Amino acid sequence: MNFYSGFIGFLGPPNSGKSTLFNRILGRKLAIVSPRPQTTRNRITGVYNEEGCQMIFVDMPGVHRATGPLHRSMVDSALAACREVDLLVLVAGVTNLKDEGMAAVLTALRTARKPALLALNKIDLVAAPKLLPIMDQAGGLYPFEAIIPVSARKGDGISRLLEEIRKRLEHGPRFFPEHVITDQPETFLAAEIIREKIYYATRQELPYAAAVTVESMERREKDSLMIIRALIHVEKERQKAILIGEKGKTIKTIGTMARKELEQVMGKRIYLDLAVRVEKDWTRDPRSLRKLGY
Ligand SMILES: Nc1nc2c(ncn2[C@@H]2O[C@H](COP(=O)(O)OP(=O)(O)OP(=O)(O)O)[C@@H](O)[C@H]2O)c(=O)[nH]1
Ligand SMILES: [Mg+2]
Repeated sequence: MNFYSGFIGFLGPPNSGKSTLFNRILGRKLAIVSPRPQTTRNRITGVYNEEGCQMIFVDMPGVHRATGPLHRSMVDSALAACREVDLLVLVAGVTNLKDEGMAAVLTALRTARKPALLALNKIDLVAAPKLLPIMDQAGGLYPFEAIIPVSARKGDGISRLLEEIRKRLEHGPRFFPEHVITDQPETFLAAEIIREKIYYATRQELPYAAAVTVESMERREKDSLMIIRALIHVEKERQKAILIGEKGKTIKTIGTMARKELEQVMGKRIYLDLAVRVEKDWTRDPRSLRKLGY
């Protein structure tokens, strides 16, 4: 058997660039990204094929000290992923190594007892001479097998990171057929893209109070238009009003941004029907959480 494969998990604090790195490696957007922490809420699988090997990347929610059931579910899903993968890549931003939040991440890493690499991300934010002392400091945090400076945004260091991962793959099967890039259904990606736009179109706590479900996705025969009906769930009436906005302006912005991206990703013309619904205090109710996919 001359095939190599493995599961590689991206662990890190919120906002360190895990999803950006994940998308960069896979060469397409499978995970949503935003400038605000706690964007990713589920683990997301992305399959990367090369001659003779298959790397299955797992993007995870950021590990942090969770407050409340939604955040606990996010952190639990990251910790569960840590147990299932073969190799962990700690993704940390160059400017975040001393953050308080790193403690929870390092605890998760120690608990997992897996071989680990450090992808020191966002190196575009520091001048080159400053990088070496930061790498030294990072080396003291944990016995990483290798420390690889990268910029997920610019694409620097990615081939070196892949090289370090490739070296550590073991003999194994091709877990996914070559044409499969993810095991997430298309409806999940669509819901996530809509959710991402909420991070950009609204302020403060609103993105954290919103969940998106795709209710239906159908191709209309006569003009092959893809009709997607989705619901945005918020916790309170007040949030519903903010999300809709004056004369529906905010929801319209979200809908337009999401539709454009969905058309690009799916390569089809799309009609996106968005509605907002109040699912009272869903971030705190275990039943609602389950219903909304968390
Ligand atoms: N300057 C710079 N910014 C980056 C880089 N990689 C990611 N970012 C930015 O960092 C922010 C967070 O990126 P994400 O990929 O969403 O981070 P994440 O770790 O997945 O965050 P969570 O899902 O919340 O845990 C976004 O604004 C990205 O554009 C990088 O290499 N350089
Ligand atoms: Mg993310």
